[in-house]
Amino acid sequence: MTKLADIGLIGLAVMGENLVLNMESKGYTVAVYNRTVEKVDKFVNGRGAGKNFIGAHSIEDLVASLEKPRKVMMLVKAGQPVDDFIDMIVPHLDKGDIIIDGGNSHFPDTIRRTKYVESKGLLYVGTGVSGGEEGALNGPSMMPGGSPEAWPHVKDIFQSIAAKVEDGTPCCDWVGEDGAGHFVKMVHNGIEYGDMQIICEAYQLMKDLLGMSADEMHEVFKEWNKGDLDSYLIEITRDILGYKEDGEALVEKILDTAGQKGTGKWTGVAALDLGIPLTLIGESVFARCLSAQKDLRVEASKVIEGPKVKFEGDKAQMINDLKDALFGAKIISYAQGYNLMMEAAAEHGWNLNYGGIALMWRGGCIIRSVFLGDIKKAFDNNPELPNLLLDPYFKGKVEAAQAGWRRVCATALTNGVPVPSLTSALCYFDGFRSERLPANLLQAQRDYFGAHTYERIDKPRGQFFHTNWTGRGGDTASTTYDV
Ligand code: NBP
Repeated sequence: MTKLADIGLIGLAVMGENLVLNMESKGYTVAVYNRTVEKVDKFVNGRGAGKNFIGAHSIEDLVASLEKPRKVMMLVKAGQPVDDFIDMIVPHLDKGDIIIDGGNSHFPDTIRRTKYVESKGLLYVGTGVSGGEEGALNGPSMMPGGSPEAWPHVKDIFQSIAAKVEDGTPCCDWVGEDGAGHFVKMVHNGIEYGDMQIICEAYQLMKDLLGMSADEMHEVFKEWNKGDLDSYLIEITRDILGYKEDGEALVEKILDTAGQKGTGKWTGVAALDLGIPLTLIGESVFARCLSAQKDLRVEASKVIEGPKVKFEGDKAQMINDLKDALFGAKIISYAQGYNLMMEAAAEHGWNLNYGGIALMWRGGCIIRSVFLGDIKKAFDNNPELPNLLLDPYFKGKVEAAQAGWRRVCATALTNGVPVPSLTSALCYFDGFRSERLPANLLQAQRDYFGAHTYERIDKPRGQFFHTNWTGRGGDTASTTYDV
């Protein structure tokens, strides 16, 4: 009898193909299926030729070729296709079989699907997979959540294909119940938006303010990649700036309109829903939106005057300040992202392992960096750490970075170069370390026009007061609640 497959995969596009090649290379036999069935034969006879793959031409074939408990993983377009495939697979599975979604699904969908699949006596795993094509083939970062009973059955496959850090620890561990894995993957993508945007702001300042060429910037990024900023995104930026087409930097020929597939927006929406100040990522999403308004910007650039860009300072000092600005802002972005995960964990009853999440992001994924090792240490030192800025190492680093970071923001604003993420992060930092913010005035305004009441610094918390500010209003206060 032919050997049964260890796992089945639906979706032979870029991620699926590379992930099953990775699984096969680790000794697993994989059954593969795709909606457009010709792609199955093309793959099995092409990149998969001579390897341990079983090509299936229907869902029935796929399920029949699997060892029990059966594991069926989908890597298809997020959204309706995932629900459609679940409905197609469920009738063919038995109690205890496992459905896995490895796509970029929105976490509320994963919460709903986990409940639905469990109601059928089956188990569900929603796992973030990061690292793109190369990661899928050579070792992605994987963030699985869903039915906890499924984890022992998928752990070996997942951890064997995942990226590994220097000591061999896999960048994959159980994240938590229902949508926790996809939530953490979503925050990963939001942080990716932020890291990319602050790098772009540094690039614009070097180019427009300091007048640097792509070659000069390439050298700066090469240096930065050796220190605190050492990361995949700094590394690829170095390479992009060094890439030439017909002797000229290709990057300068690319249209300045950014696309997005929604995960940054979801992160911002989740932050607004949970009331978490996720300012750097929020600004990064809006920066992409503004970039996409190209025609309007071209129009505006012809009629609206700003300051003349003029830099008379010390260029080497400015480049050093830029490095500090990037590092300071990056710390803020992760502090905000972790703050969001903590609030979501409280809201959804997830028991997230924050150090473990840093380790999952340490290799294989787009935001991989040396810095994540220090986040892991911060949570090892204090698993209850309420904010990364209160960890002694990061507090010291951000304090050391702030002078240069402030000079960068001030110079950019004076010269009219937009740096929304670097500045919003600095404002968050100053707000976070302020004992008193002007919200006393804000509460007075709310009470003035809407009788929304206020608490007083000379009375215990929880007592609410209303003042008849004009003498014309009544004494009836509005109900006090937060939305
Ligand atoms: P795509 O996101 O392009 O999806 C292609 C797969 O979805 C093919 O198998 C295709 O079948 C199937 N599909 C589509 Br499209 N519409 C369908 C429908 N209406 N019903 C059923 N199947 C449908 O592939 P990908 O880039 O490999 O990504 C797979 C998943 O992984 C996505 O959720 C993506 O967001 C996520 N992801 C991608 C990356 C990346 O770098 N690309 C990284 C991390 C995560 P067909 O062959 O018949 O058209």
